[in-house]
Amino acid sequence: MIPQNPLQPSRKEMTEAPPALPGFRLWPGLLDGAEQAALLAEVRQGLETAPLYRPLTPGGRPFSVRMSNFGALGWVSDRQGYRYQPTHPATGAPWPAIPARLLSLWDALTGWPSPPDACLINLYQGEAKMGLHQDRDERDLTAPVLSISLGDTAVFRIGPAEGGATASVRLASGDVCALTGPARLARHGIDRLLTGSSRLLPGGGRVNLTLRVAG
Ligand code: MD3
Ligand code: FE
Repeated sequence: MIPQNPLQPSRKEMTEAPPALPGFRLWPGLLDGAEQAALLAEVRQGLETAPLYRPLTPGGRPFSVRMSNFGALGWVSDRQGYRYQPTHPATGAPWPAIPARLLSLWDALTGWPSPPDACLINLYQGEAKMGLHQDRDERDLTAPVLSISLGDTAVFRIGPAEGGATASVRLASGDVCALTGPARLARHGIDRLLTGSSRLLPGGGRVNLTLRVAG
């Protein structure tokens, strides 16, 4: 019998306590190890063209998360604010195309009639986290968001758009979640990583990919 590590809840705990939030859908372990590795390889390849960088908040503070994007549009933040733009803020080059396996996943899971035109790549290492926020920089806020987690498990927090109680959900490597309908404007963030919970990324850490219809 292997003792349960309190920092790493069982898959049972992860799936039996979904937040009471209509429109939030979680597919735990949807991507197997081989699919995770293949996707991570495509992310690494994209990062050769569009290197990770550390955005600034509109207030001028650096994010603890490093970012890049795939797609016709990429989400960026700087002193001018949050927005989508067609080019990398440091290199000025267009973002690499969204990998086909991500477009297939979008079709299979969301059924949304148009493809995503933006895929934000977030890299969390060490103490990186993301404060509670809403995603509302996209033109059509009725289109879903699809999120894929790779690497160390994250403690994800989500609550209703109007504020109030939040629920804590573990997002592990290979988990996929969709935010549709009333959950699309949910308040959400990443409290912390469970360091050492995955060996997918050699030095540890977590990559999150979020597919969106931005433009
Ligand atoms: C709920 N990313 O990039 S993914 C973000 O793990 C972001 O990097 C987190 O929040 C991350 O904006 C959370 C899960 C997620 C993504 C988008 C959402 C949850 C969401 C959009 C609306 C509501
Ligand atoms: Fe978000």
